[in-house]
Amino acid sequence: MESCFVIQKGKLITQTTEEKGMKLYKNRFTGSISAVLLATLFTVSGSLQAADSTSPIKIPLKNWSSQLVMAHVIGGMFESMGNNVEYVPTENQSSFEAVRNGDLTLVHEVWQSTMQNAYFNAMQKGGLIDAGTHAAATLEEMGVPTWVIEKDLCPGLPNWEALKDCHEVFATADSDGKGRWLEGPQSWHGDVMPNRLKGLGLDENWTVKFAGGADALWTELKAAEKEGRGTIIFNWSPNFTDASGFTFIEFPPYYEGCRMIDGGSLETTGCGSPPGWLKKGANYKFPKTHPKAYTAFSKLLFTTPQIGSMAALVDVEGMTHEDAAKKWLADNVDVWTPWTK
Ligand code: TMO
Repeated sequence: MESCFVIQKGKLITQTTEEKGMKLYKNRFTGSISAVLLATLFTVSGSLQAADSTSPIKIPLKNWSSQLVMAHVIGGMFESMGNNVEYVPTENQSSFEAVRNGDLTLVHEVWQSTMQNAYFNAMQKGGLIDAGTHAAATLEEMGVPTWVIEKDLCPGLPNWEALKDCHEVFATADSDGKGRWLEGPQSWHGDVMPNRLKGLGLDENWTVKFAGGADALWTELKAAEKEGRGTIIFNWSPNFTDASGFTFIEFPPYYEGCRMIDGGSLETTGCGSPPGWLKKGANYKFPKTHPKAYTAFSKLLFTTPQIGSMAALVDVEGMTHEDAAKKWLADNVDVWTPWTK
C-alpha cells in the first residue's frame, strides 16, 4: 500500500524509499541495526579496493628447489585468499620477457648476479614492475663442501690461488687429468665460468663441466663425500647447504663490467660473483587485476634460513615440491598470514 502511494508521488520516490527503509529497520530489525551498519561500513571500505579477478595468477616453475617450493608456497597463499593459480614451467632467462608480455604474472626469485640484466631489460622495455626485495642476500659461486677444507685437500682454500697447485685432487674420469669445476646447467650463466678459468690463467689445468640439472650437483656432493675425494661445484645461498656446511671460494672481487658478457676482457673476467639482492617482479597489470593478491605478494619477503628450509624439505628430506610447500605453509602460518591481511 505504501509503495503505491510512493510511486504516485513521483519525485519523492528516493526520499520516501529511504524513509521507508529506516522505518523498516526501526520497526522490524531494531536488534540488528548496528550489525547492518557495520556490514555497510565494511562493504564501503572494502569496495575502495575492487575484488580480485578470478583469472588465474600465473606463477613460473623453474629448475631449482627453492624456486619450485616457493612457487607453491606463494600459490598456496593466494589460494587461501580465494585466488586462482596456474603453474607454468618456464625457462629462466626468458621468464622476464614472459612477465613483461603477461604470459606470466610474476617472478619471485630474481637473483641479482645472474638475472638482473634480463630483469632490468624487461623493465626498461615496459611491462615488468619491481615488486619488492626479499630479506635474504644472495651469492651464486663455485665452492667446496666444508669437509674438503677440514681435510686440507687443497691447502690455502678458500682463497682461489690455492687452485694453482692442486688440480689433480679435483680430476674426474671425464676431465682428462684436469681439475673439474662442476658448473650448473649452461642455461643459467652461459660461459661465465669457462671465461673465469681463462681470466685467472687456470684453464690449462682446469676445465668446466656443465651439470644437466641442479640434482646432479647434489648427487656429486654425496658421491664425493662417500669416496672422500675433492669436488668443486657451483652452488648458491640461500640453499639447503647453508645448514649442511659449504664454503664458497674467494675470487678476485667483482666489479661492474668485469665479465665478458658485460663488456669485460680476458684481463678482467677472472672476477668472482657479486653478492647481491633477491627480488620479485610482476606484470604491470597485476596490481589492477588482483589488487589483494598483489598487495600480499608485494609485502611477502623471505629470509635466508626460510628459503634454505624450503630447499631442504626437497633436497634433504626428499619431499615433492608441492608437499614441501604444504608443510612449509602449515609450519609457518605466523610468517605468511600477516601478508594476506
Ligand atoms: C639461480 N640459482 C640460484 C640456481 O643460481
